Amino acid sequence: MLTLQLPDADIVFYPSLLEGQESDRFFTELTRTIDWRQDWIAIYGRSMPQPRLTAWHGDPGISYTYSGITMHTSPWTPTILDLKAKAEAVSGVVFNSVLLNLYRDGNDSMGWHSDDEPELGQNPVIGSLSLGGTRRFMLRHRAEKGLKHQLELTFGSFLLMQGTMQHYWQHQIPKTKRPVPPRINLTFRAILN
Ligand SMILES: O=C(O)CCC(=O)C(=O)O
Ligand SMILES: [Mn+2]
Repeated sequence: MLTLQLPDADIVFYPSLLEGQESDRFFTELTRTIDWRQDWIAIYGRSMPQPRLTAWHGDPGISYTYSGITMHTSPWTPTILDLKAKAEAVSGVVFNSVLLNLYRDGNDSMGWHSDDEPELGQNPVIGSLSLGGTRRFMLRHRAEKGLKHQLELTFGSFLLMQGTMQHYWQHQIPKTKRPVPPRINLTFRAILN
């Protein structure tokens, strides 16, 4: 376990929550069993397809609104529940929903943002589990423009962000020209609605 020494950030990295073979098995199961979709989102007033595929699972009746779309939960699946149990065991947090992201190749990405939607509460807790190829996770401080950090999120790793972090920092997964295998990310969340 590695606690990142960044100001205004409560962020901990667990390099191997899963073993190699286990990660491969979970990756294959999720690519096959999840109903991946590509939503259209509003960015700066323009409508465009999200540059990745997503799915939203969790307890019944939970919804999540971001970038102009509202997602309603699909039921938990056995594979996701397995992963949720591992995320909860290591973090001591109870999650009630998860946003899954599938980055098909280096062209897929997620732009700069904070996970600060009102339904995540005052101090959001986000548990992010990685499968497939490595993702470069970039962080920048909202006020101190020179403050930056980046982390390679390798398969089987788990990243926990909590406290006031989402007030002070933004994160992104940039596009890359390097050839990268498909990558899956599960961001477990505790939604208050
Ligand atoms: O793929 C990642 O690690 C980033 C995912 C993310 O930031 C999100 O789902 O809010
Ligand atoms: Mn995020």
